[in-house]
Amino acid sequence: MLELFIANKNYSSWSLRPWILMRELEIPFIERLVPFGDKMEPNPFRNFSPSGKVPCLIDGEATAVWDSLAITEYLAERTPQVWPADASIRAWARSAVGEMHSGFQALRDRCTMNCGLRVRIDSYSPALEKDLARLDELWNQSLARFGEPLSCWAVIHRCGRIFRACCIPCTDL
Ligand SMILES: N[C@@H](CCC(=O)N[C@@H](CS)C(=O)NCC(=O)O)C(=O)O
Repeated sequence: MLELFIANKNYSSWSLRPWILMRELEIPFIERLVPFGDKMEPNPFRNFSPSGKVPCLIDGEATAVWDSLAITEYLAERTPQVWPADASIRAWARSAVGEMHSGFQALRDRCTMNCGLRVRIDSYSPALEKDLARLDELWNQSLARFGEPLSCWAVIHRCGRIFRACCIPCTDL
């Protein structure tokens, strides 16, 4: 049985990515939730994750997958519904996911994940505005092209001036 190590769901958007994906696609797994602690040394995440970060997927004795995108690809090898069936839509989805995985630095720095808080931002730096404009573009493009936001990640959804984390499963178009 696959084991998915994650941290607190309120704080760890990286953890939620494979967690949501696996739940949505009904891929069986054992959830191992290891809460964030104080900056403990040695880092307790190192007990299961080579990078000392979550999420980390463990498949038996031999396989550890310690990055959310690598986990997605590992699951896609055995679960075709992870990515859209159509090659062109799949390319779009992979690009959007890659962009989300490696970009949006200003948004990440300014709007860290905490589902227990409603955050009102009083000053928007040009870098943050740029990230938000690109996020809107990505979201609207997906709505226009596919009729729904298409992403297998939790994405930060801009809702007026309030930010919410919301998640949209990837659909098999
Ligand atoms: N690129 C990694 C990022 C993982 C990551 O930064 N995880 C954070 C939690 S959300 C973490 O484990 N932080 C603990 C630390 O840095 O010590 C992924 O996609 O899995």
